[in-house]
Amino acid sequence: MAKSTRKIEPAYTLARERYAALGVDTDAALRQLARIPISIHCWQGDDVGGFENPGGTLGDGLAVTGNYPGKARTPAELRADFEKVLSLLPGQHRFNLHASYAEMGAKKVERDALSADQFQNWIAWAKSLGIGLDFNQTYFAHPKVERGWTLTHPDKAIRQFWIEHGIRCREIGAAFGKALDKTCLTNLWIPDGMKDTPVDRKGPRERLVESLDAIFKKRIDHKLNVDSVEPKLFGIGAESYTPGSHEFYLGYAVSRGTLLTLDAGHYHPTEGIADKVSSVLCFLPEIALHVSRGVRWDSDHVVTLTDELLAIAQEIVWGGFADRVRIGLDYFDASINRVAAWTIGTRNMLKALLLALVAPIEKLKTAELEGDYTTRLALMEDAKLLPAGAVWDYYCAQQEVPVGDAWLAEVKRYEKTVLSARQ
Ligand code: RNT
Ligand code: ZN
Repeated sequence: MAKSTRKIEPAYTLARERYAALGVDTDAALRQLARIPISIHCWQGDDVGGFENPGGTLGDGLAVTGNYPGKARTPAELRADFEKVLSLLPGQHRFNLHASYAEMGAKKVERDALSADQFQNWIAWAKSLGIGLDFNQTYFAHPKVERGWTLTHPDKAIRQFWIEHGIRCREIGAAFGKALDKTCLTNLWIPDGMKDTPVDRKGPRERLVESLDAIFKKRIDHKLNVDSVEPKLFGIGAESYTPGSHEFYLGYAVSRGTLLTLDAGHYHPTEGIADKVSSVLCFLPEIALHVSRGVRWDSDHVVTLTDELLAIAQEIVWGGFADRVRIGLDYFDASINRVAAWTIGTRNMLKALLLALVAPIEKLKTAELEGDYTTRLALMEDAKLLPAGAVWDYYCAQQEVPVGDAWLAEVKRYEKTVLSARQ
C-alpha cells in the first residue's frame, strides 16, 4: 500500500469492526469485489464514432450530445485514454469493442467481410494489458441500414449482408477469446423499428428469427465466444414499434440458448432491470447487462450511484449471480471529459457492488424469512449510513489506484498535457 494512503487504515479498521458486529467480513467482501470484472465500453471514448469512416455520422437510433474537446480521434488515442482510465480503477476489467472500431490499414473491408485481421492491434494491446475483449456487431451508421432496417429488412439481399456481418463478428469474438484466453461476449443489437404505427408487426419478427438463426447456426466453442441478444422498447425514429422487443428476445434466448442483454435504458422510464435478473436467470444460465442511465428516455447518461444501480448490484450479489451476469456499461456523454465519464461510471458500478457486498445480508434474509419485516426495513435503512466509504478508500489504496477524488486531479493533468492538444 502506498505511503501517502496509510492514513486511511485507521478508518478502515474502525469500519471493519463496525461491519463485523453485523456479521459482515469486509476483507472477504473486497476479495470478492476484486474478482468481478466490468466490461467497459469503448464507445464512451469517441462518442460512438468508430474508425471505419472518419467524420461519419451516427444516427440509426443512437444520438450523442455534447462537444467537449479532446475526444479520441484514432485507435491509438482511444487506447491511450483507456489505459489512463484503467490506471484509475481498482480491479481487473475488460474492454468492449464494436465492429466499427476495425482498423482497415491499406485495404478497406466491408462489414460483411470483416475478420480478426482488422483487430490485430486491439488483440495485441489487450494481450499486453492482460485484459479480455468483448465485441458487438455494428448495425448502425452504415448506408445499408436502409430505412432503419437491417436483419428485418424486407429485401433479402440487405438481410443477407447483415447476416454475414453477424457471422463475421462471432468469428472475430472467437478469435479474441482464443488469443486472450478469456471468453468473449459478442452482443447483438439492431436499430430496426418503425416511427409510426405499423400494420404488420409479425413479418419483421419472423424475418428477425430467420436472420438470427442464420447468424447463430455455426457452433462456436463457448470457451471462446458466447452470444447475446439485446432487446429494446423503442428508439429515436423507432418510437412506435421495435421487432426486437423484450418478449421477442427473451423467447429467442431461452429457446436458442443465447444470453440476453438487459440494458437499463431499454424499458419504460420507470421500469428497472434489477427485478428482471433473478427472473431471467431461472431460465438462462447466463445473462449480460448494459448498465446505463436513462434520463426521461434512453439517453445513456453517465452511470451514477442511484437506487436503480444499487438494486442491480444487490440482485447480482445477494442472488449469488456474480459468475452468471456479465456486467457491461453502455453510456456516452460528450459534454464532459470522456476519460472522467468512463472513470465515474465504472467506479460507481464498483461502489454499488461493494455496497451490496458489505450489506448485512444474512441478518436481512433471516428477518425476511421469519416474517420480521420491521427488522428488515430498519436494518436496510440503517445500512445506508454504515462506513462503506472507508472500505472503498481502503480498497482503492490496496489496489494502488487513487483514493477518494484524487483520480480527478490525474484526469485534469491528462487533459492538460494530452487531450487539450487534440484539435
Ligand atoms: C442501443 C443499445 C446498444 C448501443 C451500443 C453502442 O440502444 O443500447 O447497446 O448503445 O451498441
Ligand atoms: Zn445497450
